[in-house]
Amino acid sequence: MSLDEIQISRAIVDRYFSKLSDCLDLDVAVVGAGPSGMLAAMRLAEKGRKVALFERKLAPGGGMWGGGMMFNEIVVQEAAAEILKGLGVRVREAGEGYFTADSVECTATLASLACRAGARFFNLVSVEDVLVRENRVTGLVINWTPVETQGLHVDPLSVRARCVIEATGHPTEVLKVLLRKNDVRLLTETGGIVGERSMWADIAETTTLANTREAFPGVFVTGMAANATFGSFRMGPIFGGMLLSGERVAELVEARLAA
Ligand code: 48F
Repeated sequence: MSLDEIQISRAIVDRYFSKLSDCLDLDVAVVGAGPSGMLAAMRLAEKGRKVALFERKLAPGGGMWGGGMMFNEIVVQEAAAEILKGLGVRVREAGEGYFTADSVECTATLASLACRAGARFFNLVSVEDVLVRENRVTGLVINWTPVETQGLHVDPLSVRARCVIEATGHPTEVLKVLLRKNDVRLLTETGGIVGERSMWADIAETTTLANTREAFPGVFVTGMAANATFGSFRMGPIFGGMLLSGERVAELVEARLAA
């Protein structure tokens, strides 16, 4: 068989646009393909929900690839070590309840399993705004990342979603744009994003789970965005809270969709 460049191009164009068209109306839109977003997407896809992840960067994975200060190992506690083992990631004991895993193996495994569970990834796509109807977020406004980074004057497209998961990590971009463009209050004590505090791994890891919840009707926060939204500490390169938060947000969203 001789290869035809046009047939190669047509296969890509046809497949991509049928995937995008199918994802214009979603059960769950996840913003940010870091560890918490990918785990949440995987669990919801496993439940049969129609899930898409929108990730600004070329590579999904967020802050997990680089471990701590580019040393590509991550640390997790026992409960999260069990999650990783359940995903087939090799985990090694590092003494007294600490475990390590290769950050590239973790990140690549999460991305692979989320895809294989049926979650659709749209990398190089940035969420620049939200759809708000009657004090509820009902979808996202998306554009190509190069349009954003080049400052091109190109209008975006929109995606409808029954639930949005805010998994953008430290910057909490979905909630920031929601607050900037609408006269609304979040379900936080200040009504705004309370803001991330300095590093305190012990407290941060516990509060990540408690802060994983609905922050505005239709928007559930997970991962570091949960702590930034509700005003807790950062935790650095210990990733147990991110994984547990991804599991928790998937449970909360599944319960909402099933209600
Ligand atoms: O930051 P990130 O990895 O989020 P996370 O799941 O995990 C945090 C940890 O990596 C680490 C930590 C815990 O140990 O403190 O930082 O909370 O991934 C967030 C992803 O969201 C993407 C961004 O490129 C990254 O991959 N992102 C951020 N804003 C947008 C976005 C946006 N507006 N549109 C699309 N993607």
